Amino acid sequence: MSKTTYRFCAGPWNFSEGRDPYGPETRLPQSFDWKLAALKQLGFDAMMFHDDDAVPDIDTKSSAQVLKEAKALRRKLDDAGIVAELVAPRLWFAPQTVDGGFTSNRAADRRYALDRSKQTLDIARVLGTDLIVLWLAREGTYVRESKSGARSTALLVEALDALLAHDRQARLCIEPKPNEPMDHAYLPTIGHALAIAQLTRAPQRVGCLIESAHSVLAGLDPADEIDFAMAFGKLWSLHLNDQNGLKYDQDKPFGSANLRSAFNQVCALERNGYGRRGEYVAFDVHPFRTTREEHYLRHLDNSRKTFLHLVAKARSYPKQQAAALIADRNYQDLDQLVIEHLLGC
Ligand code: GLO
Ligand code: MG
Repeated sequence: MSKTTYRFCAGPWNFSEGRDPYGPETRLPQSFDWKLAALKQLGFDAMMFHDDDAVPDIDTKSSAQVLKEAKALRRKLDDAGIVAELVAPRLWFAPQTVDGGFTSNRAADRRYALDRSKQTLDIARVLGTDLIVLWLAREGTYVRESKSGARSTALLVEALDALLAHDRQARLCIEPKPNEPMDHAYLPTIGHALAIAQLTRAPQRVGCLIESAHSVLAGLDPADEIDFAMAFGKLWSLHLNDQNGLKYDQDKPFGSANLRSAFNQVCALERNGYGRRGEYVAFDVHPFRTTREEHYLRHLDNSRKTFLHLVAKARSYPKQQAAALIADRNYQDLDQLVIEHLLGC
């Protein structure tokens, strides 16, 4: 089988300014046009969007105005030769989503979340993609007794069904994350995402997006999550990055905390043929807070470099030697074989 040529993607939010809960920005913001040109210069192929990355101040605009601006963005992307990979409704900033979007306890707020997500489908269509990402940021609880898990599951299915009915071509990718900003989220893992897909009116149009850090935060191995999702043919997008254990959400460069885990993720992508049906490798990474403006692009370029080095490592892995060690149940030396292969010994 011929080797996959990977295509790369990042979002405008991946050029973040360094703000954290304990301090303000450490870098000046860059304009959208600057970010687009930067991705092009890096040799990336696609950009991923929140609805309000595509159309700023979206809640203050009429739907006609939103679609007009989406069309202008499409022209800009076409001119730059950059594709829109996906669009995600950013449901977690608005005052209406303080208590969640689709699972909010207030009907009017649930309606806001749904209407805004339907509009995201319309924007995606204009931008030329059928892929919507649902990172269900606030669909969970701070206080467990404040919502019923049974009712929340039913509300999530209802919302997914309404979106599937709004656009009968669109595919919905659930991006699970177990915590942050919530204490507990309702769809914390890929297993949950794929299971809830089965309760919807069109399970074949509900898949998932795996983010390495989110699997780590769930105490899972991202490579296993990749293998599992791809066994269902449901890994439609990917946020590679890294996370040093159970801490705040770090969005480190790919491979930065655990190179061996990054290697295993790449091996899982390779053995399942990720990218062969047009899927992109996106990096949901952020510059370190200490990063200076002149190094704004390094985290993206470095993540891609590491990814490509690991693809080479996956392809040159001594498979026969490994198979012999496995047959001999000599996992001790198999472990060392992997370490030495990664070290280049
Ligand atoms: C945060 C998420 C976030 C999403 C993005 C797309 O933890 O990873 O970056 O991927 O908002 O919906
Ligand atoms: Mg992400």
